[in-house]
Amino acid sequence: MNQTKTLLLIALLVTTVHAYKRFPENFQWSTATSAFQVEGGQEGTGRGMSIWDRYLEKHPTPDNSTGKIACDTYHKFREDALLLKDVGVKQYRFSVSWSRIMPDGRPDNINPDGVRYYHDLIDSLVKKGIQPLITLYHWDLPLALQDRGGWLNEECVNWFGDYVRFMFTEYGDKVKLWTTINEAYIHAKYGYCGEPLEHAPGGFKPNCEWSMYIAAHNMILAHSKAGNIYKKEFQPSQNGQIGITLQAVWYEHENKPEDEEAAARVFDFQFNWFAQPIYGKEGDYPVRMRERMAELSREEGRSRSRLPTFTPQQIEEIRQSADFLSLNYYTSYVVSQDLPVNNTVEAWGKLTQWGRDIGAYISTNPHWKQIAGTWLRSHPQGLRSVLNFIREHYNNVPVYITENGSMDTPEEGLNDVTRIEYVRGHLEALHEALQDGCDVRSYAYWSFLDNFEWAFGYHDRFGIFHVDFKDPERPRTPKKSVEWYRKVIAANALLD
Ligand code: PNW
Repeated sequence: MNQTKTLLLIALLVTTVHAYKRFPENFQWSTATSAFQVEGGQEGTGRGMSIWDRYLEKHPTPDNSTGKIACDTYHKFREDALLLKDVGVKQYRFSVSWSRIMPDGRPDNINPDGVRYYHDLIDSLVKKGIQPLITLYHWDLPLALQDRGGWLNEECVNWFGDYVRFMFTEYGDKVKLWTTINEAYIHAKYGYCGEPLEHAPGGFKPNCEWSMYIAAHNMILAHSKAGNIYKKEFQPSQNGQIGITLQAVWYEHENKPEDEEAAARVFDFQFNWFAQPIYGKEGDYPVRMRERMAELSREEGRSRSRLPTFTPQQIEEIRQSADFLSLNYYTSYVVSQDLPVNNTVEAWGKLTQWGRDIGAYISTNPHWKQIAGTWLRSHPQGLRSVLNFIREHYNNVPVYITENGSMDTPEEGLNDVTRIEYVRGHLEALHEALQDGCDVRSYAYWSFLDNFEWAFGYHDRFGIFHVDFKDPERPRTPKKSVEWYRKVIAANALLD
């Protein structure tokens, strides 16, 4: 045996001894960002405005953030590819800015600099052995399309179809993993209702009772259009896979039948709202959701349900529109039918239109570690429950975890031990889910870089790399979690 082989054997033995949870051989480690949150490069680049540019002009974040420079990945993607390579990820999830490709959202006006930018970005990743996973739409609709109704206009389905067909044609020989829309649930609820938090396009609070359901409906149809275009026109020659990115929250409940039913109802109005039409055996919206919305609408004196309906043909097409499920998971809540007694935390379910439509109280478990006093509480077993739900109810469709992560706690700075603990907990739960038989193919930490965190501006930092937003160069500094994640990836296992 030569020296290299001996060394390799020793290295293998050492990792075997210390690795206590090993991941499958082809498991893909990844990290993620989205276009508006990191790119910058807005001026002099031919990019058209998106709904977030206008929204921020009218509704500044507490720290007066804009997306003008952000992390400047528009200029710094080559250095970033080096950092990604150094961490060891084999996949990188990012999104494309529709209005950078098509400044007014339409295929008759293409921005060549934008097209070149994504080619350069993809090439620099592929050259380093990193597979791109592209999200086609991560909440940044071209402003020109919002002026024509945005996701409330069913035409948006066709606009999206034209955009994605261009993308598959242009990049499909290099990109083998596509997701259509990021978290339609958050985009419909925050963007087209504004409770409990508002996102762009905003201004729909008075119309919540219908606007979020219509927006969500058109996003499902748009996903379906994109999925069907890909599968019919491109997949046979390009051999890639397509899915949609769904956010799941898990809902725990007390051991009472009415609470169990309430928790199932909330999950139907959140995850299954999108998952059931696309991945469910029968397709269409969940039965509980349809029945509840029909009943409420009748009581309100309406002649038809506030929940729109699909035609039988649409139901069929939607059911054939995805190869895999791209999952984002951050946190869990507690659900009860009645106002929780001895409630130590705010039960907010019924304060929103969505909560009233469900008819249940949503609160939290004070024992789950709260991160930096925010909405985020760590409950890793929620991830395992979601994955098992998918295995049982959606025929064990392959899952790509495209987001999971936590923000900095201010005291820790670069020594981000809370983040390491959060990720370790979730990877342990993920490992258990794999033992349970769940078909999970990858894990992407959100996020690669500190970035524009929507309503919270640059204040909430999710990156494993710190970004100095006061410095025009936007320097990146690894946090302690980079070193930790690098070791996990190298060993393909959790270590002691
Ligand atoms: C995601 N929740 O949104 C988005 O996809 C990212 O763009 C964002 O930066 C990231 O999570 C961190 O917030 C979420 O309430 C919004 O559980 C809300 C929740 C989860 C994810």
